[in-house]
Amino acid sequence: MHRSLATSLLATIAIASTLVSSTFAQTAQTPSTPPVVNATGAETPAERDARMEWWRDARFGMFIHWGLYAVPAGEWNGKPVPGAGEWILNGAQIKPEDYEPLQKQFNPVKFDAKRWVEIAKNAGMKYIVITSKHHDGFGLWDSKVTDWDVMNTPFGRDILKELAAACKEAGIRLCFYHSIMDWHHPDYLPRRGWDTRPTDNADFNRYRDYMKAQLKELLGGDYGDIGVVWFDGEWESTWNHEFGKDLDDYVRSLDSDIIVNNRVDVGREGMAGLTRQGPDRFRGDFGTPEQEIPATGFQSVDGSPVDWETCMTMNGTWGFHKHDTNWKSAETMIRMLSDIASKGGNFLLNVGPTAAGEIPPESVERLAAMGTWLKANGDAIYGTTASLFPKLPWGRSTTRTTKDGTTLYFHVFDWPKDGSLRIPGLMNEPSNVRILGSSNAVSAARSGGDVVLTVPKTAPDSVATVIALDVAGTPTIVKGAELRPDPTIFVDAMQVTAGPTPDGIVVRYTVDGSEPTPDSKQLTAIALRNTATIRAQAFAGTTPIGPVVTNVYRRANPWPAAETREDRYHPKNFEYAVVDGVFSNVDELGKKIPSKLELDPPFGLAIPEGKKDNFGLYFFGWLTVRLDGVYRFRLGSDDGSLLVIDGNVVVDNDGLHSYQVKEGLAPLKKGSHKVEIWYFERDGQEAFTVEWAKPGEPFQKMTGAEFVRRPAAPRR
Ligand code: FHN
Repeated sequence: MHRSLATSLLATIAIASTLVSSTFAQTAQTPSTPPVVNATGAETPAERDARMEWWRDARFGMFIHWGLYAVPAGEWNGKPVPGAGEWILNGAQIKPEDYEPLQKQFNPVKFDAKRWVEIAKNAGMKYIVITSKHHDGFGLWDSKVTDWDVMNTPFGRDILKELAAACKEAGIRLCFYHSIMDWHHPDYLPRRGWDTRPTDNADFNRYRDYMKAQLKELLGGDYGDIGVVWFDGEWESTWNHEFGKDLDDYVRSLDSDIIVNNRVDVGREGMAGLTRQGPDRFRGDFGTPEQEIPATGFQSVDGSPVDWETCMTMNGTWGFHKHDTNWKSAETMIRMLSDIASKGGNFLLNVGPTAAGEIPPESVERLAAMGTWLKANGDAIYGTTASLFPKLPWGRSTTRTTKDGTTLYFHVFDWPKDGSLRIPGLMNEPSNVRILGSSNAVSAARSGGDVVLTVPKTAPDSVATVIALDVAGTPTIVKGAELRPDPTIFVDAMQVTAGPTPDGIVVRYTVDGSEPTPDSKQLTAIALRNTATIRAQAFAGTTPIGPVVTNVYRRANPWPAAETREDRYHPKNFEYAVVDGVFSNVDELGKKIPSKLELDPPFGLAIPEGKKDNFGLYFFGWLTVRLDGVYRFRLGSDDGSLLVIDGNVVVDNDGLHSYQVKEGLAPLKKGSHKVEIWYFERDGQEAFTVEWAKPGEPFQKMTGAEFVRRPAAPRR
């Protein structure tokens, strides 16, 4: 029944999910986190700002993944290993003794540190983060504590020393990526599943000492003034908060000005990368979103900025993979840089050099184009802070505080066809306005609560034209009307209110779809019992301020509950299946769900201990709710997941992707509802969380204890 149900349901999923999930689903946003207190005691905000200053100003860096894995370049035994550049040992399940011969093949005769640094500098990058040691444990420098390093290759040169010299000469900060996880060192645990080396003599604390000895070689001065230690590989069960604090303390004892990312510790929230709150603050100076850009910037609890850096590949793999030709365009990456800077983040863009020691031409070409854009528009990126505006429909904004006041930069992606660009809610009078890198004229005029710029008919830069606008002092930006809550559904009644507005500003609204006018009703609170379209506009007297906001609040009929008596008689459990296989989506998993399910997963609504790659889970149970209402559900997963209630797709987080969170809404009648959840993991990191929120309540983790096996027979 379950398999046919799953398959038949999944067969229609493309339609249902579009209708339901697009209506009810929304992406969750990682909460912000306070900055770290560093190891030398409570660092004052001023001391932290001083230590972080060069990094914040830099905004743009080069990530380099390079090592023995460039030799196989994504192939093993003549066969491509999908997605596995630097993960080839894992992807092809290579035993360490079969991987070690690569050391005698590593001879990057074309390696030229000055050329690499020149490419980074010409791209407008201000720092370089290179893999001193990736997960394979191989060192790119002359390490005195191991022979598993570059000095024991035919190349026999200290690559990091040569890069350090080139960076110093060019004024580029050198930084090291250093993996905590080490697939080669005999004291590191856990072993890879196919690694048959004995573990009884493995001593993890001895491994920690080894790691510290190598970090002392790297940070002790022989390689210059290192800017950042970019830890990685912190997610395995053998690493923990105590080790993270100890390692963070140690690194800062070597260099009190060093910047350390949040992967030194265990507070990172998956690939979204920000540091979660904890009873004991997790270490790390900045969050590390990977292969994704947060939807917004972040404020910490005390209002200070939260530092973060998105790291991203130009194609699909970090280490060189000869079959990966899925290159992003320079236009895409320029706009990513603009987007990230507008949210107060840094962009760490990766190159994967070849076994010969060259950065791929596709990377060089794109970086040159980014450098050309930055030569004209760098003022809008370097040393700026996040946008002061709500989401701008035509592009992004960054901010610079100057001695005379503030410069606002408007990065225009979608150039106005009518030559008129609206800056919403800017109440200051511009003192100067200009287009960066262009002599084209631009002028500013007031239009109610907005400033309207008259610009040339065609964009001087089709990728992103930047307009700089100076105002005296601190800008006053009225964010216009805000309706609370966001558009949503309700089953019986709900209330809509206006967000806070400055003195002298009122919000007026209509419910008939017309534009609000100064004569429209003032919005205090609206009680809704039916679907309504609310249009709201802020006014200063009769002057409209900011854009009109239009929200639809939809009355939904609650999905009927199963015919059942009260759940207090139900056995508290549910059914599941664990299947092995290589899946790309839930539909493929659905086809492998056995018709006979297991009862009561001992591991609850979670990944069973020890399951790593190429498996799928299926859970089926009845959720009893005590009230009619709109229930919110969240799925966080790497890779895909899906949550279905009474045959309706509520959360669609399907597909191959890094950790991401998706939300959805379900209007439910009091009683028991059929819940099905699918999850699959391909390779790399695995993560799976299910949360729900009852009407008007915050989200809480679902453990499975909320389910019952099936509705009891109806009352006789
Ligand atoms: O496993 C690594 C991966 O190889 C790469 O180094 C990325 C870059 O941040 N980090 C890990 C995956 O999250």
